[in-house]
Amino acid sequence: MSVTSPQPGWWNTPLHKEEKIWITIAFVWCILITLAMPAWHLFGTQNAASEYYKISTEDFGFLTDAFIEKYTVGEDSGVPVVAPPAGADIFLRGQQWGWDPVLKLKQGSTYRLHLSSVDVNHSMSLLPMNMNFKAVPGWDNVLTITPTSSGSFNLICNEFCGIGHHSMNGKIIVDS
Ligand SMILES: [Cu+2]
Repeated sequence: MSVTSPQPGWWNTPLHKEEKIWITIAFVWCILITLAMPAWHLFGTQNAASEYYKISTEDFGFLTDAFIEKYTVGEDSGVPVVAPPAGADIFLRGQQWGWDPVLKLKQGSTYRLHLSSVDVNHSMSLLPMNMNFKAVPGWDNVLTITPTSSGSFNLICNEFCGIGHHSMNGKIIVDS
């Protein structure tokens, strides 16, 4: 019986010092960005409140209509424009294929935004910040929002919701 030593290959060649350094750097970086996710959730300032309630689509539609009736100040391309007072509960309805009403808010004021859909799943994308929030029928997604800059901000839908998905727009106007 004879013993032969294994032929050297990439799998049994000892790591070079530089390889060890780079593997260590990559490993530490992985740990750091993994920890950053929960840390961002705890200490970030742009997180959703994780506050939501069950509500029927009929009730959400009813509350949105009442909200529009109470605070309408105008119209923008056929969509009512509402100007609620600071601190108010405000409603934004996703529906094939648009967001209503147009919200006219005050910079620096805080609102409780109730976001939902009255038909299929939608998702509100606030541009140009690219902040995204689900609008799901049967669920009232409550977001505590404080606009920090003024201007006109467009809303689109980022959840494919049918043939008119690409035309699903909305608007939030923030006055200084
Ligand atoms: Cu949609």
